Amino acid sequence: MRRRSLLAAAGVLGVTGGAVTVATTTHSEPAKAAEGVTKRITIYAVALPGNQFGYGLTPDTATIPGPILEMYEGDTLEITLVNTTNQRLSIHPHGVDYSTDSDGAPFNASFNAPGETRKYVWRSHEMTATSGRRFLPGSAGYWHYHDHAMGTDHGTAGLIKGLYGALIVRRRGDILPDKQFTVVFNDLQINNKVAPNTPMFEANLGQKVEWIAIGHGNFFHTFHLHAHRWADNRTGYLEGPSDPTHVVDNKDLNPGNSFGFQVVAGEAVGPGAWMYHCHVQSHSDTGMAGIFLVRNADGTMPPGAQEAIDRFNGHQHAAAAKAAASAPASAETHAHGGTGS
Ligand SMILES: [Cu+2]
Repeated sequence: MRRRSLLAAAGVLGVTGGAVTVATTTHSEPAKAAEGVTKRITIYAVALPGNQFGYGLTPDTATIPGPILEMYEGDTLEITLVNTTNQRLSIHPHGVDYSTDSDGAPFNASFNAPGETRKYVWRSHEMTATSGRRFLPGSAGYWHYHDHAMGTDHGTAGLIKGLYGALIVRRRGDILPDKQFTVVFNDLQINNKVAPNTPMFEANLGQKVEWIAIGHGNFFHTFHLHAHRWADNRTGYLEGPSDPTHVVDNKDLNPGNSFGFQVVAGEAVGPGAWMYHCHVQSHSDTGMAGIFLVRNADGTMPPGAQEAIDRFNGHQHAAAAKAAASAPASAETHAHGGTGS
């Protein structure tokens, strides 16, 4: 089995230019780069209520975070960015290959003026074997994209107002998930929301769930997921019984960072309302928390889950509680609105 996966790994190694052939004793032919495809998509940057902005695949479906963009190593993504707003903005990727005119940075004159449409090209490449049994990394990873031009030359206003999203570059043969969740720790918010208005992510017991975690803003965070753990590598899966990768359930998530992993929903723990949150205590207390609802395999609610969700929706976070204590008359306005009350 492990021999097989070695072969499979050798099969995806790309060879470019003057690179040497892949040196494996089990494979006599040089590995060939898989055929990459060019995907063309249009993304709309849109003003949203509350002085927020979002990216969407149509003008009416912009969200915070924006859509999850995916490609396989070797693919090219041609993005036509339509700026429907009256602000300067752009789209800037992490992890992939691009020329200066697709940089999304104003100092390279790579941005959309208000109302302008502009094309950005993101390329990717496979791992390459080089001499001395060394390998140059491919593009595969859990990356992200964001504005780099609104407000300042760093896109500081665009980032704080919601112009960000996940970018996944897969290696051929990667396990595909049943569900995908993007979690962005942005200043003291999650996906520009605070508890209990943070997203409730749902899956059924046994589904393969892919998390993409991204950090933005001005604070350092730690991402924690209750009752689930993952290998701290590219995929979250161990590659064999002797794989020494550290297994974690908590990981630093700082500005500009991203990571991703898959878990099997409820594996070894069963269904229930599990929490995800920043593990910096003052951050979780002020609303950097949400729910990962693992339903029964048939989609029904497990015992106790609705009560847990109600408690989460009704509970006051520390800052709100403090404000309520000092101004009892307005306590109700400080409590997070519960759904059941
Ligand atoms: Cu935090």
